[in-house]
Amino acid sequence: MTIKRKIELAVISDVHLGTYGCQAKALLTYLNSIAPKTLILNGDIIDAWHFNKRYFPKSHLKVIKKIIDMAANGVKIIYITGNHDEVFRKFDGTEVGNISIVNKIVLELDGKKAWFFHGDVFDFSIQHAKWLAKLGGYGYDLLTVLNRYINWVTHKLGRERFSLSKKIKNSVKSAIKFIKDYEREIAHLAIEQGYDYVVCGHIHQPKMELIETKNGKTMYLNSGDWIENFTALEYQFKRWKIYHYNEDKLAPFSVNEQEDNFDMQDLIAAITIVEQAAKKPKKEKVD
Ligand SMILES: [Mn+2]
Repeated sequence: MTIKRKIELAVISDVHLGTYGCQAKALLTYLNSIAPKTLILNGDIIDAWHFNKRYFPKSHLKVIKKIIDMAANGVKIIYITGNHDEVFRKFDGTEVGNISIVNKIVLELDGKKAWFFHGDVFDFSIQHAKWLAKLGGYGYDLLTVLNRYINWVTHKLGRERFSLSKKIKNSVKSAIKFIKDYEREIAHLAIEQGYDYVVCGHIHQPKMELIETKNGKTMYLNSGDWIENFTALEYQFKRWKIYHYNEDKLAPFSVNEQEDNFDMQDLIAAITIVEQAAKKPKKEKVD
């Protein structure tokens, strides 16, 4: 038995299960090494855009089973939807046992307000975020509607949906500008709305930075991804940090903790347990 690291809150995003780029084994090793009270999955965990029945390896299934097992063992799981898993957006507000699905969430952390969302709604609308911020609490919801509308229009026109990787490939210069604008506008919106922390993902750029304007300050946090950066955000003892898998030596926590005779039956069994747990009375909702 190895000792797991106790953390109050862990945040991961942009895992992209079901794609060739996803480093599921590294993620499994990480998840096996921690014992969080709450685990936030901040979007693009399962990649429904690229979902293909012929490619969903065992290690990817094991990540899903691991998360369900964590929920069954008392970890609160908050699944925030992203653009690649937007098929789940219609389940906003659903709670199954310890797992809840939301499009965004506000949590109180030691008296400070933390705002969590995936971040894709800023793709088309970065330049509009500033004046939308002035509309207070409605800003984010308006961006969501606007973004959905633009997606729908471009889809009808037969054009591809916005692709970040494509944008980055176009030119390094425009990619850097895009990332900077994204970080700045999200921070400004969070400051306008009085959040101490704003936690997102989506652009695959792990970051933790205190951003200050004349209106106030906020801590901008991005959990990165499990394709290239292998990063997570951890909150413990009133502090945030970025966890870098590549800088950690986790040899004792090998993936073999869950044995190789794993199959679909195990996953179904795990889901059934969660469903039974869901029949217990509901706890009060955050946000
Ligand atoms: Mn995304």
